[in-house]
Amino acid sequence: MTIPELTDVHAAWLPPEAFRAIGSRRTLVRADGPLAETVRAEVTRARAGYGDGSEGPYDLVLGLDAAEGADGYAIARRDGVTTVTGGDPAGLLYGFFHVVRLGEAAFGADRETEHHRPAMRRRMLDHWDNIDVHPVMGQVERGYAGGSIFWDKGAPRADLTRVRAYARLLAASGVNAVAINNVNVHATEAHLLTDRLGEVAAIAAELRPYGIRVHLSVNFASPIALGGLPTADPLDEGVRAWWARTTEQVYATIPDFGGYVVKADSEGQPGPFAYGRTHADGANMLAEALAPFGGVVHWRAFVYNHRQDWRDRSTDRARAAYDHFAPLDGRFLDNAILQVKHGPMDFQTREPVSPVILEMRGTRLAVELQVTQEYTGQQRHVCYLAPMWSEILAFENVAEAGDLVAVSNAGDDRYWTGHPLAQANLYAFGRLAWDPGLDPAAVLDEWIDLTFAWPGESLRRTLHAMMDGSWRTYERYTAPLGVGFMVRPGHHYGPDVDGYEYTPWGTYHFADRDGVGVDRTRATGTGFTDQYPRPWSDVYESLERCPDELLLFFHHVPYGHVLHSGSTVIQHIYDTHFAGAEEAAETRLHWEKLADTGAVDPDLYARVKERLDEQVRCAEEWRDQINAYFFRKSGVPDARGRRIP
Ligand code: GCV
Repeated sequence: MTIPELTDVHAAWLPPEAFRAIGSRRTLVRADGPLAETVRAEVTRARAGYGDGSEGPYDLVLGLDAAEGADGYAIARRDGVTTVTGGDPAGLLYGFFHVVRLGEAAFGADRETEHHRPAMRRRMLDHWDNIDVHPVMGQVERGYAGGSIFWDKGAPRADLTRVRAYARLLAASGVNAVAINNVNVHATEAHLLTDRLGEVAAIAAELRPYGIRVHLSVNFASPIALGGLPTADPLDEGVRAWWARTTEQVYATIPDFGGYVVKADSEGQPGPFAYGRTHADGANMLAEALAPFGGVVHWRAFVYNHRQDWRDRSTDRARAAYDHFAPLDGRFLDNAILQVKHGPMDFQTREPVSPVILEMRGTRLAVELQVTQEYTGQQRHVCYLAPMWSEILAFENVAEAGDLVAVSNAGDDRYWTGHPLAQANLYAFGRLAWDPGLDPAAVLDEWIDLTFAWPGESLRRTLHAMMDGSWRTYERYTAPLGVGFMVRPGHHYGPDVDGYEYTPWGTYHFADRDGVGVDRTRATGTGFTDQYPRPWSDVYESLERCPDELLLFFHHVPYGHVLHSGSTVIQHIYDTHFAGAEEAAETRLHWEKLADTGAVDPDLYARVKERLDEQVRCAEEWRDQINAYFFRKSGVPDARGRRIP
C-alpha cells in the first residue's frame, strides 16, 4: 500500500502535521488484511515524519473486536496507552482517523471507553463527472473545482494518484462509497458498464485501500444502446437477462463493486415510463441483477415534468416526487434504495424536507444533499452548509434513512474544491453522515484543527466568524423566504428574478404588484401541503403557523403581510438584502485582517481573497436586483429610506 504523495495539490484536512501526535509515538497494529495494511502504512509514514526512532512501550494499540460492529470502533486511554478497537477492518481505519482528529488530545488524560458507530450505513458521494467534455455542462456537471479527477477530455487519467489521495481524505471523514460518473449518463459514459469497465476497475483499485466502494451511474436504456436489444422494458425477459449477465461481468471484474445509480424518466433520461412500467419495476429489475453479489441500486426520485407550461397553475413541480413514488411504497426490493433529494424542488438554499422522506416508511431511502454549491454560490461564495444539513437531518425521521448521499464538490483544482473554505463542506458531509447529531461548529473546529494543524485562537475565531453563519448570510442576499431560484437560467449563478418565471421548468415565484409566493395550500393552491403527515401538513397550510423562512414556498402573500418577526414581507426583503450584502463585506474584512500575518499560506490567502471579492460583488448585485425588482413591482418604499436603484 502506497500512501499518495502529491506535491502540487493542497493537503486539505490531512497535512503531514496532522500526524505529528501519532508519528511521535509508538503504535502497534494488531490486525491483518488490506485495510489493516493501510493503517500500518499510515503509521509508518507518520513515524518517518515525526518519530525519533526511540524504542519503548507502545502508546497506541489498534486491534479488532467484532462486538464493535460494522465500521464501528471503540477508543479508550488507560495507563498511558490509547487503544482503538475496530469492529472490522474498516472500523479500525475509522478509529485510526479518530486518533488523527484528536491529535495530542488522544495521548493526554485517561479516557473512558467511547463507542462509535455510523448512523448511516452508506456515506456516499456522487460525482457528476463526464468522460467527454459535455458541450454545455463541461467535464463535470455543476462542477466548480476544475476538471474531473477521473477523466480528462475523453480519456481516463493515466495517473490516479490523486484518486487515492481523495479516497484517503474521504476515509478520514467517514465516507465509504463513491459513484464516479454523472447521473446524466451520455453515450460515451454508458460504456463504463461494459467495454470501458476497466476504467471503473482502475478507479476502484485506488479507492479500495481506504475502504471505499465504487458505484456506477448507468443508463436505463443500456440494453438497447449497448446490448443491441430492441427494448429496455424492465419486464422483458431478454432485458432482464441482459442486465443479469452484464452485472455478473461487472462483479467478475470488480468483486466489491457497490452498485448502480439511476436517474430515470428525468430531464430527458430514459426510464420505465416509455414501456408503461412503474419505477418499482425498473428499480427492482436492477436490484435483482445486483442481489446475488450483494450490490444495491440507488434509484433517484428526482422525477418531474420539465416541459411544463408556465401558464398552467395547477401543475406543481414540488408535488412530483411524491405523486410518482408514494403509491409505490412497499413495492421496492430490499436492495433498491430510493434516493431522494432533501427538498421537494432542487437543492435550493432553503426548502422544506421532502414529504417523500417523511412518508415512504416502507422503502429503503437515501437522502441526497448537494455539496457542490450549484445554488449556494458555486464555490465562489463562502457558504458553510453543515448548519443547513444539520437542520435537515434533525427533522423528523430524516436521520433514520440508511444512506446519506451527496453530490461531490471536488475536482482537479489545486485546492480540491475551488474555494479552499469549501473543503469544509466536503469534510462536514462525511462527519454528519457518520453522526447527524454533531454540532456544525464543532465539525468546523475539527476541520480547522486538521487543516491548519491546531492553529491559534485568532485564526480559529476568524474562520468561525466567516463560516458559521455563512449559509444564512447567503440566504439573506438571495431569493427571499424560501421562494427559491431567481438565478440566471442554465448556469444558475447570480441573480435573475424572472429568469425562470416564464420557462417550462416549474420554478416560479409568481410576483405581481400585490404580492409574491407559491400557493401550495390545499385550501386554495396546489395541495402540496397535503403530502405531509400531521402536524406538518397543518403547520405549512396555515399562514399563521408556517415558519417565516418557508413562507413563500407555501403561500402567496401580499407585500404587507406581517411575519412572525414583526416585519412586513416587503420590508423583510429590503432588510435582509441590505444585511446580507453587508455581511458578505464583513466576511471579506475578517479575511483581510489575516493578510501578511503568516497565519495562512500566501497562496491560499490569495485564492480565498479573490473569491471573496467576487462574493462581495455578487452579493451587491443580488441585493440591488432583488430590492429594485420588488420596489418596482410593489411601489412600497423602504421604511428606512435606503437607496434602492
Ligand atoms: C445532474 C439539477 C441540476 C442538473 C442535475 C439535476 C439532477 O436539475 O441543475 O444539472 O443533473 O439536478 O440532480 O439530476
